[in-house]
Amino acid sequence: MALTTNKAISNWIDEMAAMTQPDQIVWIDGSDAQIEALRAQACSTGELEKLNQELLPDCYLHRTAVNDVARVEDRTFICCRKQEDAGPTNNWMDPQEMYAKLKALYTGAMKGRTMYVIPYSMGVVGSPFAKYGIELTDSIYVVLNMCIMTRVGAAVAQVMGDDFVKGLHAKANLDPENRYIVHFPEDNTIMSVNSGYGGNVLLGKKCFALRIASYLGRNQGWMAEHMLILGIQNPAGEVRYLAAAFPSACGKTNLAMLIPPEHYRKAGWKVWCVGDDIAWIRVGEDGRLWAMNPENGFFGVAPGTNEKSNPNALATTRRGTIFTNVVHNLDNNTVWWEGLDKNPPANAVDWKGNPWNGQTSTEKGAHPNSRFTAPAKNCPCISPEFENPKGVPLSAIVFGGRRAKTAPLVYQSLDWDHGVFVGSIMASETTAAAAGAVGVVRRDPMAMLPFCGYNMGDYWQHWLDMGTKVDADQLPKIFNVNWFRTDDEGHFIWPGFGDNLRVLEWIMKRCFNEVEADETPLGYEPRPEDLDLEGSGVDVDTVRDLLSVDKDLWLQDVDAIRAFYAKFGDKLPKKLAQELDALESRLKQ
Ligand code: OXD
Ligand code: MN
Repeated sequence: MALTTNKAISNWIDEMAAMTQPDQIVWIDGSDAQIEALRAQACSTGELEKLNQELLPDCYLHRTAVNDVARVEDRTFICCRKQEDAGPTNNWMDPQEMYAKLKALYTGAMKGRTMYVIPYSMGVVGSPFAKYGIELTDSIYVVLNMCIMTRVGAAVAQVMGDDFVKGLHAKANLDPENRYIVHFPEDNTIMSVNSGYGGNVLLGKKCFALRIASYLGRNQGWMAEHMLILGIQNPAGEVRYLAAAFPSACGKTNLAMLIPPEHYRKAGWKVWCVGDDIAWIRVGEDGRLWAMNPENGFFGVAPGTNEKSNPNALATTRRGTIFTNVVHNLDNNTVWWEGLDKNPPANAVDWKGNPWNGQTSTEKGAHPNSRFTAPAKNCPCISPEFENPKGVPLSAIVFGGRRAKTAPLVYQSLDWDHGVFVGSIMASETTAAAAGAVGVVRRDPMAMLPFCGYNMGDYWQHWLDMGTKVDADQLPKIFNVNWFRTDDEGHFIWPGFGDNLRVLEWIMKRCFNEVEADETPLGYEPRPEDLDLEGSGVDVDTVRDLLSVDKDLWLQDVDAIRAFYAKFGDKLPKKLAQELDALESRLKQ
């Protein structure tokens, strides 16, 4: 039964159903009974496999098609009327042309299938900061994932009114040549076809909460960012919050769920996770910037997650979780992935669905981008503020990337505008884990390169404008970190993981004027002796090394940044060009 009689909603659903021609339409109310019935149905067709309910209650396994395992940036489009509004870093097509192309692919695509109607909320339902969407999909896997990642149900359908983001997903025949992930920001519309992989089909996440929301945020005076949010509780019991943006494969989920080093724990330090991937940031009633996590779960990368790297994430996946493209351990009907432990199962099925012996096989059992979809409420360190509709006040914004030589362990920007510059020059070196050359620098401003729903030049200007909405002394301070400096043999110098708290502690002290700093051409850096190194295995000289600035390397980077900036032509804010010149002259001094 329809969960709302709103005409704008029912007219749109009728139109999409006339095009896709499903056998039936089912509204998702998110109730336990409905979810249980859908799980059973998916198990009966093999779409899901029910895992060991004693060890992993309410957990299921899914495998995608082997050619459908990741986000497809080359098939992701921003379709606005003017190409320059999408900018040089997005694929663009004229909206009318794209609608016509998609219509051909969607026509009859749901014949013989059910169309599920998922009313969902990004953010706490009813909060003034929540935004609503409806996803139409022919995939039970999508329904069940959306029920974890977002807030779904009848209450959402009641509050959304006419203001909702329209999302249409059809698996069609999973043809990679006709796979499209398309955003029409001017129409509040997302259309995804021929994929069944999370990032392409869970339309609330990257498509809505980043690409469409970044566009809405620019028009409405707020920001949608690819950022984790965490709270650091000090021994006095005070909690200070930061948001941090890192490109993929830089450990966002691990940082968001960090466990403090032992002597910090004993002293009473705690880290609270508010979010691991997306932050919506607004000016709060008190004039400060506040961040909230619009999601309700974690869609994390499984390989490498273990008792050491991220025990909180592992604990989060022990109930109510959907695993995608991991190893199925047939001995006890559980799951396994590379890096979970040193004991791969011998009697198992790999991510492709083939028999797999982890003791002898030279092939990986889990796909490197295999995932868990887990409810946020399972996380042992989930912040008590997670459900606060206003979010949390930000003291710091942190950018970071993977740089073997250039970027120091940490530096603070000189002010907000310089901080925007620091975010705009973010870059990360590719690793051996990904296809292509190793060590190639990819620019990824604010970690938003694949997720910005409009011209990145306008996006930078929006960042600069946000800085004028808040009093200078109330603005979060902006920092850059790099956990990935290597020595001459290519080994990481900084221990990373929980030890990153040592750097975050310094960052928070800077935000509250509790520590001095050294001035360098890049900005403010810690005096090495100001970092708490007790029990880290790192000495002050090593930290001095980690903080060093190689001016020649940086001057080469300045040239690379200038070439990158040139792509944006007139859209590049003058302020950023000036910041680049200023950096160059400080480096040459
Ligand atoms: C993600 C990503 O899945 O950034 O979060 O690709
Ligand atoms: Mn992400």
